Amino acid sequence: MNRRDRSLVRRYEKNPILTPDDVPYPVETVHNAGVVKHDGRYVMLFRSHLRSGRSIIGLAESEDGYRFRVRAEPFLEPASGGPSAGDDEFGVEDPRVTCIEGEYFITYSAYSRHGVRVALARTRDFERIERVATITQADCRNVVLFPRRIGGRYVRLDRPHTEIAPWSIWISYSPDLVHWGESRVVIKPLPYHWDEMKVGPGAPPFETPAGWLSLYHGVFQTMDGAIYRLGAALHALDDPARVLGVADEWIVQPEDPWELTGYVHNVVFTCGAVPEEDGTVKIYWGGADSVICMGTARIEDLTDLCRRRPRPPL
Ligand code: BMA
Repeated sequence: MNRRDRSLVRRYEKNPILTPDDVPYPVETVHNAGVVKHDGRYVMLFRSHLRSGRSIIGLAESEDGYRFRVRAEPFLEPASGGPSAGDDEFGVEDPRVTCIEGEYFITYSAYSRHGVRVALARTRDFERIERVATITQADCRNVVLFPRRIGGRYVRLDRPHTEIAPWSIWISYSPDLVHWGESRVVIKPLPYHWDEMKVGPGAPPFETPAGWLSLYHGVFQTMDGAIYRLGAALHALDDPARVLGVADEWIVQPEDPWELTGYVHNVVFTCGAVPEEDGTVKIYWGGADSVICMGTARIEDLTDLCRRRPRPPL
């Protein structure tokens, strides 16, 4: 059996599903996409680099989750006024979308002269978007929201970074999606392991019978630079701070030519996954920070991997 047949994630044979050539305005890259189902259609928010080196966010739509058409205008660009003006002057990146109580909440990285923070925006229809607030301090990226309140509070996974506590996944709670606290670390990079340099939340967690399934990214440093791969972790439904298992092995790694070379080589990076009623999940990832790819997996295979082959806890 070759490596691909052993993989739990089946790559779509027509990858990449989106390239810069599919975008009707000038961009250098498309990647790192949050995806949700809205009114029976798939809506994708994706990051693009401009030639300035800064990033904006575009929107694409699909009937089937495989073939996407990009809207004529960008969806989100640095703010010219309002609550987060200035916080994203150097660009907006890596959008994640979560439907909570019928409304879509978008978290994205906002870059400014003061570092990287995460901002929150909301929409009901993907036509009008309202910026809510910048909801982390610097240096924090990769905020994913859980799709419902747990114990009456909103919950997120986030990824603060400091020299003494590098690049780990934390959990935080909020009464209103704006003010967050009671933060604690839940998953750390594991030495001598595929994610030994960094871990960070990827797609917003989704509910399964076994727990919240979180698809995250992990980074390994080599003599040739970093390799970004995807991993899976399971959190308890009633208390997501309790990690039930983190799969010991990665589930997707850079393998196809458009993942191995591009704007940044050796990268697969996810911001979105759509669980389906048939027990499968569509996973979307950026390839080499240049194109967008997708694959499907059986949800139970992924939760089993977390439970049966877990790596040691914290
Ligand atoms: C991370 C982020 C991601 C990017 C990845 C690989 O730090 O900037 O947006 O995909 O690096 O370059």
